[in-house]
Amino acid sequence: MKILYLIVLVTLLAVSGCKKEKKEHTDIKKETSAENSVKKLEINLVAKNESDVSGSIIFIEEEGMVSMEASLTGLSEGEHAIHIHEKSDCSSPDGKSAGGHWNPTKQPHGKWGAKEGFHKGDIGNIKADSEGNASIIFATNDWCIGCDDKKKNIIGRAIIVHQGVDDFTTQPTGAAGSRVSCGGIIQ
Ligand SMILES: [Cu+2]
Ligand SMILES: [Zn+2]
Repeated sequence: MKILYLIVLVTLLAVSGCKKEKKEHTDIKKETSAENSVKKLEINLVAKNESDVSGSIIFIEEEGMVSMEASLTGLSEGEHAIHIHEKSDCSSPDGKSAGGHWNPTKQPHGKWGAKEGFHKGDIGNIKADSEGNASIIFATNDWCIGCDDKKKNIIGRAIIVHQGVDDFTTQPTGAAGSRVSCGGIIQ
C-alpha cells in the first residue's frame, strides 16, 4: 500500500508541476506616469469694440504650475490691462458677455500677490511696443487646467485685454476701460 500511495503522490506532483510550468507570468510592472502628464491648451483672442487686437495664448500645466505665454498684435503703444474674466463667452461686440473679473475667492480687485487681496484673474498689465505688439509670460500655482478645484480651474473663463491700464485700486475693475480683445479658455 505504501508503494501505491507513493506512486499516486509522485504522479500528482508531476501533474501539478506541469501545470505550473504552463502558467504564464503576467505580473509585469505597469508604468504609472499618467499623473505627471503635461497639460497644454492654446487659445485665440478675437478683436472686440471694433479694435484690431488679436493674439494667441498658450497655457501649460506642469507639476502644479500653470504658465501662460501670450502674444498680441494690433494694440496701441503702451500699457494695457489683461485679466481672466468669469465666462468663456466672447459673443458680444463689446466683450461684456465674458462677465466681470474671475474672482472665485471673493477678494477685492488688486495687483497680483498684493496683501490687500486680488482676483484670481488679475494678471495685470502688458506693454505694447510702437508696432502694437505685446507679449507676456506669467506663471502661478493658483490656477489649474481642468482640475476639480473651482477656485483654481481656468477652463470656462476668458482672457480679456483692455484699451486702458489697470490701476490696481479702482473696484472692481481697475478702471481699465473698454475690452479690445477676448478669448474663451476652452478645450
Ligand atoms: Cu478685465
Ligand atoms: Zn480684478
